[in-house]
Amino acid sequence: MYRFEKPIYVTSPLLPSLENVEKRLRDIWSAHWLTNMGAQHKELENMLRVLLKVNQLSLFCNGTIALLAAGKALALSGEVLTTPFTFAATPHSLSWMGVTPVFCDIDPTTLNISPESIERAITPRTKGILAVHVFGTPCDVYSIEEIAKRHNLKVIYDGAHAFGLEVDGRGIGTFGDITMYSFHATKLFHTVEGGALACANPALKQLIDQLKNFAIKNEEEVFGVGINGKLNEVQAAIGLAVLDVMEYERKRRERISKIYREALSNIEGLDFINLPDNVTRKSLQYFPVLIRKGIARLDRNELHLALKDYNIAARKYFYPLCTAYDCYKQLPSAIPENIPNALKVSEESMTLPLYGTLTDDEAYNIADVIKYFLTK
Ligand code: T4K
Repeated sequence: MYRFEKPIYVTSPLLPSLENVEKRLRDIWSAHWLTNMGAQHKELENMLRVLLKVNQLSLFCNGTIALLAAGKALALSGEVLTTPFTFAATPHSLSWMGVTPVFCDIDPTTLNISPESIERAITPRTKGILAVHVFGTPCDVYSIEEIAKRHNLKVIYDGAHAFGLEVDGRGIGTFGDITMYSFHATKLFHTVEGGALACANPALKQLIDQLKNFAIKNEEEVFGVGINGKLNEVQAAIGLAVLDVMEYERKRRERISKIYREALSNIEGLDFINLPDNVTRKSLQYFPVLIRKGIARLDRNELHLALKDYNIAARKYFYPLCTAYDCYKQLPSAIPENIPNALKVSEESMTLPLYGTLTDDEAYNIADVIKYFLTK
């Protein structure tokens, strides 16, 4: 069995050519403009708005600060419904806003917050929903829209995994009041660290733009409590250079996903996450699998360890659940009876290495090692 010499990580950042980056750095040097919405920032914001098929877009220094600004822009308060099967940033952003996260269960097929569980959790204190398109599988956006309308709730989507995702031909960022994107180095499109908020109307975009710049209205007026969420020129330039190589990266990831799907099909206890039929463009950021407890030959933790021995650093995203964190485990919504599907999935999910510089042979070898342990 093939053992990799060096660790194969779950991802590897997409690196544009140094020549392209250097050319853009020269432009920044000659402009003498380093941050605060300069030329690179404007160019990137416009390009991404078109690419993501959203009406309005505002760039940020990272996705987490973007989430904070989204909550502030919508004046979230009280309680907000969210999922425990996500990265720490999702509930943490609510807590930093002074909002109480209320955890709901997930749908066992999409791994996203379930509309039924949202309905069950709504009380007079509920002011909004913070839903996550986990691993780039879209939430049930139409049901969530209907529930939110009926109960007068704000909807923020955490689209950290959903760059480029389209549903029924629409950019995923056109659903809900605001969608956050993360441009962290581990994402397909990135600006080293970075993020963005998408929304529908220019007035909300203006408010978001001001909030990310300390709530400065003009040289003599600060209208509220803003934050510094700006993306600088060097990072915007890197983003522009990454855009030039992104389509090739997407092709490579499509190919690797296909290799995994073919090589790992029909293994007892290994399930894929299938995208709903109305997905018209994939995000291709993660390759999650579910290793079914009591069905697969090894459980997820055993397989994860076994892969490590072969230098394959798959990740147990998202384990532990956010409801297990010390800061959330005392919440009434964190009790196991409230989140049975999320608990089960967090014991079974694993994301496999997915990035453009992974070769076909490496992908086949990874699949062979998994197959070996699950079928031997
Ligand atoms: N909401 C959701 C649902 C999210 O998943 C995230 C972030 C956010 C919100 C917040 O967005 P940001 O504020 O980050 O924009 C990583 C990322 O740091 C994080 O952005 C991401 N989600 C999360 C799912 O993954 P870690 O703690 O797993 O990262 P780390 O350092 O273990 O990196 C993962 C692997 O990537 C490493 O094993 C090796 C490889 N790697 C990483 C870096 C940074 C490299 O090869 N090169 C690198 O430069 O969180």
